[in-house]
Amino acid sequence: MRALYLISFCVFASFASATQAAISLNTDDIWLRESVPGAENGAGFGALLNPSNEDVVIVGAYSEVAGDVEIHQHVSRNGQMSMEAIEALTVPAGEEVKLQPGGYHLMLLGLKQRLTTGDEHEITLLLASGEAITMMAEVKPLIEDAHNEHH
Ligand SMILES: [Cu+2]
Repeated sequence: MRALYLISFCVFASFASATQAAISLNTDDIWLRESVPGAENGAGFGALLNPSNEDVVIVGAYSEVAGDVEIHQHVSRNGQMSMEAIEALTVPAGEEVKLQPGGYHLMLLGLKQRLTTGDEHEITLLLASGEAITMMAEVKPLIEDAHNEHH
């Protein structure tokens, strides 16, 4: 299943308030990696697109399926890859930032249930502007990412 989630909360708000610029962030095919039984943590990937002419800064995230959600990046230290939480992730105006294995990703800490292929969970991104953007993320096995779907 493929889905394109277009979220633009501020489209109509601009009629009500001329002072606040409309900032929107589109999320494309956000998905969660299937977790193995007993896994404490999970990960989320996908693309974040900023169609506006202002940078969008993501300062946090949460989901009902996890105790906490952090934004992580992978860093290389002495040739070893490890990941660490970052305070904020900026999606530059008119650009796209990819969340992918080995790069930026959403880290779901303290899973309340196993992430099972086919399930969908709500993920909310919190922006520095105060906006909250909620999307549905489907659980997929990691291997499917490379091959998409058979046809
Ligand atoms: Cu991580």
